[in-house]
Amino acid sequence: MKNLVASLLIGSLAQASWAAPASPVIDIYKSPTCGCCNKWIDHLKANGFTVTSHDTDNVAQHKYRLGVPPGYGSCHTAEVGGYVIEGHVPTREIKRLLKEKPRARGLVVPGMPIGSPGMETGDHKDPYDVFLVNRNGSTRTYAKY
Ligand SMILES: [Cu+2]
Repeated sequence: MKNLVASLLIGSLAQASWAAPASPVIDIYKSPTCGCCNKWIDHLKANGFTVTSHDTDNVAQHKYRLGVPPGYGSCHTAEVGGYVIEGHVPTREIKRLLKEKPRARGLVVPGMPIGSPGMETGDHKDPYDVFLVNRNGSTRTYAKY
C-alpha cells in the first residue's frame, strides 16, 4: 500500500498535475476473451479515464486480493486510486467515489445486469444496485439504476 501511494505521488509529480486529476488511471483485470469487459473499457475511456488493461486467466485472484466479497463478483475487476471496482460500474459512481473518498474497499455491481455500461442490448434495462464495500467487507447501496 505504501508503494502504491509512493508511485501515485511520483506519477503526479511527473505529470505536474496536483490539481484535480482530469484523467484518472484505472487498471483492469479481465479474461482475454471477455467482450463486455472491452465495452466497459470503452465506457471508461469515453468518460475521461486512462485505462491499463491486463489480460489474465485468473481474475479471481485479483477479486480475492482486492477484497471483493463472495457472491458480489462479476466478469472483470479493476483498481483505481486504491479502490477496487468490480463489474459494470458506471463512471459517474467511480468519479463520485474518487471525489468523496470514503473509507471503503470500493464499488461493486454483482453479475452483469442488462443495460449497465458495457451490457447494453437495445432499450432493455434491468434495475441494479451499485454497492459500496466497507472496510470490513459488508456492503451498502451506493446508487440505484
Ligand atoms: Cu461483463
